[in-house]
Amino acid sequence: AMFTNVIVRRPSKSLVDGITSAPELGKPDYELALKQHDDYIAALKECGVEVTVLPALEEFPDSCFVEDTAVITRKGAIIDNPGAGTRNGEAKAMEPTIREFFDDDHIAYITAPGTLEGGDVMMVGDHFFVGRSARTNEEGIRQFIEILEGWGLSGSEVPLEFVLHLKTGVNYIEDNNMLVSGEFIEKPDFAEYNKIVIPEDEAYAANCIWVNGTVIVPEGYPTVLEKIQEAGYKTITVDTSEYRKLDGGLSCLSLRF
Ligand code: CIR
Repeated sequence: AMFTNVIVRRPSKSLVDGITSAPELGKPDYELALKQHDDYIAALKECGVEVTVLPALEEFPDSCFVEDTAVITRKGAIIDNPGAGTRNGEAKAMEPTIREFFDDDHIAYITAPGTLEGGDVMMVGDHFFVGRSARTNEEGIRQFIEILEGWGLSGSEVPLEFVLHLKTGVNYIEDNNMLVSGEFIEKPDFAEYNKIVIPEDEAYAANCIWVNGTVIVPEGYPTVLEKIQEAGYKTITVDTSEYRKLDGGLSCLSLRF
């Protein structure tokens, strides 16, 4: 499958108040975050997609991490119900944009008490792996799989213990290749894929995105970059240091479809 569209949202100044598990990394520098966001958009355009750039939302510090607000499949879009309290309203804010691409019959919702964030969803063809995390609960996964099955797609749950979202630690880069780190290296769910193992000291770079044959890799992770190039991919690197301070990676910053 090729992607034609990408949705991103500019970071807000309130970004400095975003959720983080790593306060020791310091607060993001807003100006640098903006520059990195420009570079991210440029990298996506280089991959041949149309980029819709939404304006910053000051009331939601984490709102640039649009991936968590919706899951877009080739059959329709699912509006999430984010499990993080301060982020929950971001899904509603995304809905009008989703409606520009999909009609009523092709939009579904995750509703309370179900919660689900897109960072927990990994698309592998017509199958979707869903991480059961602090943000995505059993009921959210049940609803999600029911919606997928109604569209002729499938899903399965992957429990996770140590990372924020499923895609913090595992990402599919097409052609049967999967980037795996930490707790995901040995998971039976991924046994059938060609695993590219991410070393612990470069764990952050498990979160790369495949966009139409090119893999976008975070800057500063040379082992991962080399392994991906050795697997035959063209690569583009983008510095995401300011987003990393908030546990955000390359996939978090866009919806790709
Ligand atoms: C959060 O904790 O929700 C944000 N600071 C980071 C979200 C990262 N999103 C993603 O992995 N899809």
